[in-house]
Amino acid sequence: MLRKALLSAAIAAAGINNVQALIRFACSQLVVERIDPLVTPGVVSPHLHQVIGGNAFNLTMDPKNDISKIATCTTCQFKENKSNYWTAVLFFKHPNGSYIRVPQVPNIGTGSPNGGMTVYYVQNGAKITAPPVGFRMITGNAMLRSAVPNATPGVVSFRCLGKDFADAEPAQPPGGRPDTITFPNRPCGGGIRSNTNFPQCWDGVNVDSPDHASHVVHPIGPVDPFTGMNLYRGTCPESHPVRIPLIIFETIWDTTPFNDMWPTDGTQPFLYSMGDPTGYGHHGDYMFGWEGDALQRAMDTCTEFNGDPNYCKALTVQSDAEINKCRQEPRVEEPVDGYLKALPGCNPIQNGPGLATEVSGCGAVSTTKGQAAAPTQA
Ligand SMILES: *[C@@H]1O[C@H](CO)[C@@H](O)[C@H](O)[C@H]1NC(C)=O
Ligand SMILES: *[C@@H]1O[C@H](CO)[C@@H](O)[C@H](O)[C@H]1NC(C)=O
Ligand SMILES: CC(=O)N[C@H]1CO[C@H](CO)[C@@H](O)[C@@H]1O
Repeated sequence: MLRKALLSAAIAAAGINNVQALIRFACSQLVVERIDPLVTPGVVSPHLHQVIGGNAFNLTMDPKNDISKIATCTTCQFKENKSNYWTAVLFFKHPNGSYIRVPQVPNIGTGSPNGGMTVYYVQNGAKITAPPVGFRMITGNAMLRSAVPNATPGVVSFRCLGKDFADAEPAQPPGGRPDTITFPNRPCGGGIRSNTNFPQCWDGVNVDSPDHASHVVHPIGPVDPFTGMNLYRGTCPESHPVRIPLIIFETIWDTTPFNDMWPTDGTQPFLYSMGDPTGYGHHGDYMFGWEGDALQRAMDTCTEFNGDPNYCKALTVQSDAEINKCRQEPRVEEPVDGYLKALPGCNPIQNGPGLATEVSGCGAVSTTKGQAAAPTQA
Protein backbone atom coordinates (compact mmCIF):
# COMPACT_ATOMS: atom_id res chain seq x y z
CA MET A 1 0.00 0.00 0.00
CA LEU A 2 2.80 2.33 0.91
CA ARG A 3 4.48 1.93 -2.43
CA LYS A 4 1.27 2.63 -4.24
CA ALA A 5 0.72 5.84 -2.28
CA LEU A 6 4.27 6.79 -2.99
CA LEU A 7 3.93 6.79 -6.73
CA SER A 8 0.52 8.37 -7.04
CA ALA A 9 1.71 11.17 -4.79
CA ALA A 10 4.78 11.39 -6.97
CA ILE A 11 2.69 11.83 -10.05
CA ALA A 12 0.53 14.49 -8.41
CA ALA A 13 3.60 16.34 -7.16
CA ALA A 14 5.08 16.35 -10.62
CA GLY A 15 2.26 18.58 -11.70
CA ILE A 16 0.79 15.94 -13.94
CA ASN A 17 -2.72 16.74 -12.89
CA ASN A 18 -3.35 16.42 -16.59
CA VAL A 19 -2.60 12.69 -16.51
CA GLN A 20 -5.26 11.16 -18.69
CA ALA A 21 -4.33 7.56 -18.55
CA LEU A 22 -1.98 5.51 -16.48
CA ILE A 23 -1.30 1.84 -16.22
CA ARG A 24 1.22 0.49 -13.77
CA PHE A 25 1.83 -3.16 -13.23
CA ALA A 26 4.20 -5.48 -11.45
CA CYS A 27 6.45 -7.87 -13.31
CA SER A 28 8.55 -10.65 -11.86
CA GLN A 29 11.92 -11.76 -13.12
CA LEU A 30 12.00 -13.68 -16.38
CA VAL A 31 15.74 -14.33 -16.39
CA VAL A 32 19.02 -12.75 -15.28
CA GLU A 33 21.72 -13.23 -17.89
CA ARG A 34 24.22 -11.62 -20.26
CA ILE A 35 21.94 -11.22 -23.24
CA ASP A 36 20.87 -8.01 -24.96
CA PRO A 37 19.03 -8.59 -28.25
CA LEU A 38 18.90 -4.84 -28.87
CA VAL A 39 22.50 -3.70 -28.42
CA THR A 40 24.39 -6.96 -29.03
CA PRO A 41 22.06 -9.28 -30.97
CA GLY A 42 23.19 -12.86 -31.49
CA VAL A 43 26.08 -12.84 -29.04
CA VAL A 44 26.64 -12.96 -25.30
CA SER A 45 26.39 -9.34 -24.14
CA PRO A 46 29.17 -7.55 -22.25
CA HIS A 47 27.31 -7.17 -18.96
CA LEU A 48 24.58 -8.80 -16.91
CA HIS A 49 20.90 -7.79 -17.25
CA GLN A 50 17.75 -8.52 -15.32
CA VAL A 51 14.88 -9.09 -17.73
CA ILE A 52 11.10 -9.02 -17.28
CA GLY A 53 8.18 -9.58 -19.65
CA GLY A 54 7.37 -12.10 -22.37
CA ASN A 55 9.19 -15.38 -22.89
CA ALA A 56 10.01 -14.55 -26.52
CA PHE A 57 13.10 -12.83 -25.09
CA ASN A 58 15.98 -14.26 -27.11
CA LEU A 59 19.55 -13.68 -28.27
CA THR A 60 18.20 -12.12 -31.44
CA MET A 61 14.78 -10.52 -31.81
CA ASP A 62 14.01 -9.45 -35.36
CA PRO A 63 11.83 -6.29 -35.45
CA LYS A 64 9.82 -7.93 -38.23
CA ASN A 65 8.49 -10.46 -35.74
CA ASP A 66 5.42 -9.77 -33.64
CA ILE A 67 6.69 -10.67 -30.17
CA SER A 68 3.14 -11.02 -28.89
CA LYS A 69 2.63 -13.93 -31.28
CA ILE A 70 5.86 -15.73 -30.32
CA ALA A 71 5.62 -15.42 -26.54
CA THR A 72 3.40 -17.89 -24.74
CA CYS A 73 3.54 -16.18 -21.35
CA THR A 74 4.71 -13.03 -19.63
CA THR A 75 5.97 -12.20 -16.14
CA CYS A 76 3.88 -9.00 -16.15
CA GLN A 77 0.39 -8.65 -14.71
CA PHE A 78 -1.33 -7.97 -18.01
CA LYS A 79 -1.62 -11.00 -20.25
CA GLU A 80 -1.61 -8.92 -23.42
CA ASN A 81 1.77 -7.52 -22.54
CA LYS A 82 4.54 -9.63 -24.05
CA SER A 83 6.96 -6.70 -24.20
CA ASN A 84 10.45 -7.07 -22.76
CA TYR A 85 12.08 -4.65 -20.37
CA TRP A 86 15.60 -4.91 -19.02
CA THR A 87 18.26 -3.03 -17.08
CA ALA A 88 21.72 -3.60 -15.69
CA VAL A 89 21.98 -5.48 -12.40
CA LEU A 90 23.13 -4.01 -9.09
CA PHE A 91 26.02 -5.72 -7.29
CA PHE A 92 27.55 -5.27 -3.85
CA LYS A 93 31.31 -5.39 -3.52
CA HIS A 94 32.27 -7.04 -0.26
CA PRO A 95 35.24 -5.50 1.60
CA ASN A 96 37.10 -8.76 0.82
CA GLY A 97 36.80 -8.10 -2.93
CA SER A 98 34.00 -10.55 -3.82
CA TYR A 99 30.80 -9.46 -5.59
CA ILE A 100 27.21 -10.49 -4.97
CA ARG A 101 24.04 -9.60 -6.87
CA VAL A 102 21.64 -7.35 -4.92
CA PRO A 103 18.13 -8.85 -4.75
CA GLN A 104 15.10 -6.93 -6.05
CA VAL A 105 12.01 -6.23 -3.93
CA PRO A 106 8.67 -7.42 -5.31
CA ASN A 107 6.14 -4.62 -5.73
CA ILE A 108 4.03 -4.35 -2.58
CA GLY A 109 0.83 -2.73 -3.82
CA THR A 110 0.36 -5.17 -6.65
CA GLY A 111 0.88 -8.72 -5.48
CA SER A 112 4.12 -10.46 -4.74
CA PRO A 113 5.90 -11.67 -7.79
CA ASN A 114 9.47 -12.78 -7.52
CA GLY A 115 11.61 -9.63 -7.66
CA GLY A 116 11.40 -7.81 -10.96
CA MET A 117 10.21 -4.28 -11.64
CA THR A 118 7.10 -2.16 -11.85
CA VAL A 119 6.36 -0.69 -15.26
CA TYR A 120 4.38 2.50 -15.89
CA TYR A 121 2.81 3.76 -19.08
CA VAL A 122 1.68 7.34 -18.59
CA GLN A 123 -0.35 9.55 -20.84
CA ASN A 124 -0.04 13.14 -19.73
CA GLY A 125 -2.22 15.59 -21.52
CA ALA A 126 -1.09 15.17 -25.10
CA LYS A 127 -2.77 12.56 -27.26
CA ILE A 128 -0.59 9.50 -27.42
CA THR A 129 -0.07 6.81 -30.03
CA ALA A 130 0.94 3.28 -29.08
CA PRO A 131 4.18 2.22 -30.79
CA PRO A 132 3.96 -0.38 -33.60
CA VAL A 133 5.19 -3.98 -33.83
CA GLY A 134 9.00 -4.14 -33.80
CA PHE A 135 9.42 -0.87 -31.88
CA ARG A 136 12.37 -0.79 -29.49
CA MET A 137 14.58 1.80 -27.78
CA ILE A 138 17.15 2.36 -25.07
CA THR A 139 17.44 5.16 -22.55
CA GLY A 140 20.57 6.17 -20.66
CA ASN A 141 24.14 5.21 -21.57
CA ALA A 142 26.02 2.31 -19.97
CA MET A 143 29.37 4.01 -20.62
CA LEU A 144 28.64 7.25 -18.71
CA ARG A 145 30.54 7.87 -15.50
CA SER A 146 29.81 11.58 -15.03
CA ALA A 147 27.04 14.07 -15.75
CA VAL A 148 26.35 15.07 -19.34
CA PRO A 149 26.05 18.84 -19.82
CA ASN A 150 22.53 19.89 -20.88
CA ALA A 151 21.14 16.38 -20.43
CA THR A 152 17.38 16.08 -20.02
CA PRO A 153 16.99 16.21 -16.24
CA GLY A 154 15.55 13.30 -14.30
CA VAL A 155 15.82 10.63 -16.99
CA VAL A 156 17.33 8.22 -14.51
CA SER A 157 17.35 8.67 -10.78
CA PHE A 158 17.97 6.95 -7.47
CA ARG A 159 16.21 7.38 -4.17
CA CYS A 160 17.61 6.30 -0.82
CA LEU A 161 14.54 4.75 0.81
CA GLY A 162 14.25 4.93 4.58
CA LYS A 163 12.92 2.10 6.71
CA ASP A 164 9.32 1.46 5.60
CA PHE A 165 9.92 4.11 2.93
CA ALA A 166 9.81 6.76 5.68
CA ASP A 167 12.35 9.20 4.31
CA ALA A 168 10.59 9.39 0.99
CA GLU A 169 8.16 11.81 2.63
CA PRO A 170 7.10 14.28 1.51
CA ALA A 171 6.71 12.23 -1.62
CA GLN A 172 8.71 13.52 -4.55
CA PRO A 173 8.49 12.48 -8.15
CA PRO A 174 11.26 10.48 -9.78
CA GLY A 175 14.09 12.90 -10.32
CA GLY A 176 12.73 15.24 -7.66
CA ARG A 177 14.77 16.78 -4.90
CA PRO A 178 15.65 13.87 -2.62
CA ASP A 179 16.60 11.85 -5.69
CA THR A 180 20.08 11.71 -7.14
CA ILE A 181 21.54 10.70 -10.47
CA THR A 182 24.33 8.88 -8.67
CA PHE A 183 24.01 6.00 -6.21
CA PRO A 184 23.09 7.19 -2.71
CA ASN A 185 26.30 7.82 -0.75
CA ARG A 186 25.07 6.20 2.46
CA PRO A 187 23.39 3.01 3.64
CA CYS A 188 19.63 3.17 2.87
CA GLY A 189 17.26 1.73 5.49
CA GLY A 190 14.70 0.62 2.90
CA GLY A 191 16.89 -0.10 -0.10
CA ILE A 192 17.53 1.94 -3.25
CA ARG A 193 14.85 2.77 -5.77
CA SER A 194 16.02 3.33 -9.32
CA ASN A 195 13.78 4.94 -11.93
CA THR A 196 14.32 4.73 -15.64
CA ASN A 197 12.33 7.11 -17.85
CA PHE A 198 12.11 6.61 -21.61
CA PRO A 199 11.77 9.23 -24.35
CA GLN A 200 8.18 10.11 -25.32
CA CYS A 201 8.64 11.58 -28.79
CA TRP A 202 9.04 9.26 -31.77
CA ASP A 203 9.94 10.09 -35.38
CA GLY A 204 6.86 8.13 -36.41
CA VAL A 205 8.79 6.16 -39.05
CA ASN A 206 11.64 4.06 -37.68
CA VAL A 207 11.00 1.28 -35.15
CA ASP A 208 14.72 1.35 -34.30
CA SER A 209 17.86 3.31 -35.17
CA PRO A 210 21.56 2.35 -35.35
CA ASP A 211 22.19 3.68 -31.81
CA HIS A 212 18.72 2.45 -30.71
CA ALA A 213 18.04 5.95 -29.39
CA SER A 214 17.95 8.63 -32.10
CA HIS A 215 14.51 7.68 -33.46
CA VAL A 216 13.12 8.94 -30.14
CA VAL A 217 13.73 12.07 -28.02
CA HIS A 218 12.52 13.52 -24.74
CA PRO A 219 9.95 16.30 -24.85
CA ILE A 220 11.29 19.84 -24.89
CA GLY A 221 10.68 22.26 -21.97
CA PRO A 222 9.29 23.79 -19.90
CA VAL A 223 11.17 22.44 -16.92
CA ASP A 224 9.08 22.03 -13.79
CA PRO A 225 10.56 24.39 -11.18
CA PHE A 226 9.76 21.96 -8.38
CA THR A 227 11.25 18.81 -9.84
CA GLY A 228 13.75 20.22 -12.28
CA MET A 229 12.27 17.87 -14.87
CA ASN A 230 10.48 18.32 -18.13
CA LEU A 231 9.43 14.72 -18.53
CA TYR A 232 5.87 15.39 -17.51
CA ARG A 233 5.49 18.57 -19.47
CA GLY A 234 7.02 19.77 -22.66
CA THR A 235 6.10 19.10 -26.25
CA CYS A 236 7.49 16.93 -29.00
CA PRO A 237 9.77 18.63 -31.54
CA GLU A 238 8.89 18.63 -35.25
CA SER A 239 11.63 16.07 -35.93
CA HIS A 240 9.93 13.58 -33.57
CA PRO A 241 6.27 14.58 -33.66
CA VAL A 242 4.54 11.39 -32.49
CA ARG A 243 3.87 11.25 -28.76
CA ILE A 244 4.14 7.76 -27.27
CA PRO A 245 3.33 6.95 -23.62
CA LEU A 246 5.95 7.82 -21.01
CA ILE A 247 7.38 4.45 -20.00
CA ILE A 248 9.01 4.25 -16.58
CA PHE A 249 10.74 1.25 -14.98
CA GLU A 250 10.80 1.30 -11.21
CA THR A 251 13.21 -1.10 -9.52
CA ILE A 252 13.77 -1.47 -5.79
CA TRP A 253 17.13 -2.97 -4.93
CA ASP A 254 17.18 -4.58 -1.49
CA THR A 255 20.51 -3.25 -0.32
CA THR A 256 19.59 -3.69 3.36
CA PRO A 257 21.47 -7.01 3.92
CA PHE A 258 24.69 -5.14 3.08
CA ASN A 259 24.15 -2.02 5.19
CA ASP A 260 26.43 -3.20 8.00
CA MET A 261 29.20 -4.02 5.53
CA TRP A 262 29.81 -0.52 4.14
CA PRO A 263 33.55 0.08 3.77
CA THR A 264 34.91 2.03 6.74
CA ASP A 265 36.49 4.58 4.37
CA GLY A 266 33.01 5.39 3.02
CA THR A 267 33.69 4.32 -0.58
CA GLN A 268 30.66 3.27 -2.59
CA PRO A 269 30.19 -0.52 -2.28
CA PHE A 270 27.39 -0.79 -4.86
CA LEU A 271 28.03 -0.93 -8.59
CA TYR A 272 26.23 -1.81 -11.77
CA SER A 273 27.03 -4.95 -13.69
CA MET A 274 29.06 -2.99 -16.27
CA GLY A 275 31.56 -2.01 -13.57
CA ASP A 276 29.91 1.34 -12.83
CA PRO A 277 30.29 2.46 -9.20
CA THR A 278 28.78 5.90 -9.92
CA GLY A 279 25.24 5.22 -11.17
CA TYR A 280 25.66 7.60 -14.15
CA GLY A 281 25.69 4.55 -16.44
CA HIS A 282 22.14 3.56 -15.45
CA HIS A 283 20.24 2.54 -18.59
CA GLY A 284 17.22 0.58 -19.68
CA ASP A 285 16.07 -1.28 -22.78
CA TYR A 286 12.53 -1.55 -24.09
CA MET A 287 11.07 -3.85 -26.71
CA PHE A 288 7.42 -3.35 -27.59
CA GLY A 289 5.42 -6.57 -27.54
CA TRP A 290 1.76 -5.78 -26.90
CA GLU A 291 -0.88 -7.78 -28.70
CA GLY A 292 -2.75 -5.94 -31.45
CA ASP A 293 -4.19 -2.64 -30.23
CA ALA A 294 -4.13 -3.67 -26.54
CA LEU A 295 -1.85 -0.83 -25.44
CA GLN A 296 -3.79 1.76 -27.40
CA ARG A 297 -7.06 0.52 -25.86
CA ALA A 298 -5.54 0.70 -22.39
CA MET A 299 -4.18 4.20 -22.90
CA ASP A 300 -7.53 5.33 -24.27
CA THR A 301 -9.62 3.96 -21.43
CA CYS A 302 -7.60 3.21 -18.27
CA THR A 303 -7.76 6.38 -16.26
CA GLU A 304 -7.74 5.12 -12.67
CA PHE A 305 -5.50 7.53 -10.80
CA ASN A 306 -3.15 4.91 -9.35
CA GLY A 307 -2.98 2.93 -12.54
CA ASP A 308 -4.31 -0.08 -10.61
CA PRO A 309 -4.43 -3.01 -13.06
CA ASN A 310 -7.73 -4.22 -11.62
CA TYR A 311 -9.50 -1.10 -12.87
CA CYS A 312 -8.18 -1.45 -16.39
CA LYS A 313 -10.98 -3.43 -17.99
CA ALA A 314 -9.41 -3.15 -21.43
CA LEU A 315 -6.77 -5.64 -20.34
CA THR A 316 -6.68 -9.06 -18.67
CA VAL A 317 -5.00 -9.29 -15.28
CA GLN A 318 -3.24 -12.56 -14.49
CA SER A 319 -2.52 -13.96 -11.03
CA ASP A 320 0.79 -13.86 -9.20
CA ALA A 321 0.97 -17.64 -9.64
CA GLU A 322 0.68 -17.34 -13.42
CA ILE A 323 3.26 -14.57 -13.46
CA ASN A 324 5.69 -16.56 -11.41
CA LYS A 325 5.30 -19.63 -13.65
CA CYS A 326 6.72 -17.75 -16.63
CA ARG A 327 10.49 -18.26 -16.51
CA GLN A 328 13.38 -18.73 -18.88
CA GLU A 329 16.43 -20.86 -18.31
CA PRO A 330 19.58 -18.76 -18.68
CA ARG A 331 21.37 -19.58 -21.94
CA VAL A 332 24.75 -18.28 -20.84
CA GLU A 333 26.30 -20.87 -18.59
CA GLU A 334 27.97 -18.85 -15.85
CA PRO A 335 27.15 -18.16 -12.21
CA VAL A 336 25.36 -14.89 -11.49
CA ASP A 337 24.36 -15.46 -7.87
CA GLY A 338 26.21 -15.95 -4.62
CA TYR A 339 29.63 -14.41 -4.01
CA LEU A 340 31.60 -14.14 -7.27
CA LYS A 341 35.30 -13.42 -7.82
CA ALA A 342 34.49 -10.95 -10.60
CA LEU A 343 31.46 -9.39 -12.26
CA PRO A 344 30.10 -11.64 -15.04
CA GLY A 345 31.74 -10.69 -18.37
CA CYS A 346 34.82 -8.47 -18.58
CA ASN A 347 33.77 -5.57 -16.41
CA PRO A 348 36.58 -4.06 -14.37
CA ILE A 349 35.45 -1.16 -12.20
CA GLN A 350 35.77 2.08 -14.20
CA ASN A 351 35.28 5.17 -12.05
CA GLY A 352 35.33 7.79 -14.81
CA PRO A 353 34.85 10.71 -15.11
CA GLY A 354 35.59 9.91 -18.78
CA LEU A 355 33.44 7.45 -20.70
CA ALA A 356 34.03 3.83 -19.80
CA THR A 357 35.57 1.58 -22.43
CA GLU A 358 34.56 -1.92 -23.36
CA VAL A 359 37.02 -4.56 -22.18
CA SER A 360 37.36 -8.00 -23.73
CA GLY A 361 39.71 -10.96 -23.61
CA CYS A 362 39.35 -11.69 -19.91
CA GLY A 363 38.24 -15.23 -20.63
CA ALA A 364 34.55 -14.69 -19.78
CA VAL A 365 32.00 -17.17 -21.15
CA SER A 366 31.04 -16.19 -24.70
CA THR A 367 28.91 -19.13 -25.81
CA THR A 368 25.30 -20.03 -25.21
CA LYS A 369 23.40 -23.26 -24.87
CA GLY A 370 22.59 -24.20 -28.42
CA GLN A 371 20.77 -21.07 -29.61
CA ALA A 372 22.13 -18.42 -31.88
CA ALA A 373 20.04 -17.52 -34.88
CA ALA A 374 16.96 -15.34 -34.95
CA PRO A 375 13.53 -16.92 -34.99
CA THR A 376 12.09 -15.80 -38.32
CA GLN A 377 8.41 -15.65 -38.99
CA ALA A 378 7.33 -16.67 -42.46
C1 LIG B 1 34.11 -12.68 1.05
O1 LIG B 1 33.10 -12.84 2.01
C2 LIG B 1 31.98 -13.62 1.60
C3 LIG B 1 30.93 -13.57 2.70
O2 LIG B 1 31.42 -14.01 3.89
C4 LIG B 1 32.44 -15.02 1.25
O3 LIG B 1 31.35 -15.80 0.85
C5 LIG B 1 33.46 -14.92 0.15
O4 LIG B 1 33.96 -16.18 -0.19
C6 LIG B 1 34.61 -14.04 0.59
N1 LIG B 1 35.56 -13.86 -0.51
C7 LIG B 1 36.87 -13.97 -0.35
C8 LIG B 1 37.70 -13.72 -1.57
O5 LIG B 1 37.37 -14.27 0.70
C1 LIG C 1 15.18 -18.37 -29.71
O1 LIG C 1 15.81 -18.47 -30.96
C2 LIG C 1 16.12 -19.79 -31.33
C3 LIG C 1 16.94 -19.76 -32.60
O2 LIG C 1 16.21 -19.14 -33.62
C4 LIG C 1 14.85 -20.60 -31.47
O3 LIG C 1 15.16 -21.94 -31.77
C5 LIG C 1 14.11 -20.55 -30.15
O4 LIG C 1 12.86 -21.19 -30.29
C6 LIG C 1 13.87 -19.12 -29.72
N1 LIG C 1 13.28 -19.13 -28.39
C7 LIG C 1 12.22 -18.41 -28.07
C8 LIG C 1 11.77 -18.50 -26.68
O5 LIG C 1 11.62 -17.72 -28.89
C1 LIG D 1 -0.59 -16.32 -25.06
C2 LIG D 1 -1.58 -15.59 -24.25
O1 LIG D 1 -1.59 -15.64 -23.03
N1 LIG D 1 -2.45 -14.90 -24.94
C3 LIG D 1 -3.52 -14.18 -24.32
C4 LIG D 1 -3.30 -12.72 -24.38
O2 LIG D 1 -4.39 -12.00 -23.96
C5 LIG D 1 -5.55 -12.28 -24.72
C6 LIG D 1 -6.62 -11.34 -24.27
O3 LIG D 1 -6.80 -11.45 -22.91
C7 LIG D 1 -5.95 -13.72 -24.55
O4 LIG D 1 -7.09 -14.00 -25.31
C8 LIG D 1 -4.80 -14.58 -25.01
O5 LIG D 1 -5.06 -15.92 -24.76
